[in-house]
Amino acid sequence: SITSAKIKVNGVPLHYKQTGQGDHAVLLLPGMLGSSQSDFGPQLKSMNKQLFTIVAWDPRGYGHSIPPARDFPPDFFERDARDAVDLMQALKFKKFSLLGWSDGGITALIAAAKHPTLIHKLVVWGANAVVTQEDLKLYNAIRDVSKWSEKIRKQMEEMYGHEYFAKTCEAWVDGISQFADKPDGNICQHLLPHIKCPTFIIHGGKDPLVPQFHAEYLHKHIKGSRLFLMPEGKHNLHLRFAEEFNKLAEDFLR
Ligand code: TYC
Repeated sequence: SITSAKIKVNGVPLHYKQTGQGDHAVLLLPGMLGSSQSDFGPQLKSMNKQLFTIVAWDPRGYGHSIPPARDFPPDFFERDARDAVDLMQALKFKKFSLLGWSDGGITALIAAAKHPTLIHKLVVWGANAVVTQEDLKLYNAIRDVSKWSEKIRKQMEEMYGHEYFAKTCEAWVDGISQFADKPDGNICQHLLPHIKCPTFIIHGGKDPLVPQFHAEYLHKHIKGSRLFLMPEGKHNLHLRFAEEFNKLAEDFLR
């Protein structure tokens, strides 16, 4: 069974889902505007529950962790990283692995770099450590939510209502675009050398949102990391190719 609960962390009631009885604790981190419900259905359902205890969280301002409304101060990824680690500690997990998708991958990279003694292993996909001029163009192309695919837009509007969804998407584009003004478009490149845990980078060869350059960049700067390309994978490869993804992640974690 999958349970749903809230626990107060850093003053915010954070919502999370939990399943499994395994000794190996794993936190699943969703992407922008994502949540445990929208982003990790196949992982909560099908990952090995004997081996793993799986927690999927809704970052503050996303999913069912509202209020507070989401905002994007310059340190929003660091804030998410602190919330994520403090959530797992509040749930009494001594050591745990991180599986982070896209923005959740960025959060996971920061958390692993800042808490080497707490993080067992790290899996990231669709993540990036820097923002390039090409990324800026891609971000601005999704600013207007009427340009999103019908299917995803409907799902988002059911969760958030049109107003909150549209506003938060624009705020996200502004928020992540802030990094383009930093030297080298730095989000967390300076932290990558501090990542000491075994790290697995997965990337979709057909990801239209996050260019492959980013996966190669992470691989180059995270010592001993492994890179795997899913040739047919797009941005949501863990949903579209859930069985293959789950097996890849489980084999790496065990
Ligand atoms: N980072 C987003 C996420 O967390 C996905 C995204 C990437 C959106 C690039 C737009 O241009 C973009 N799912």
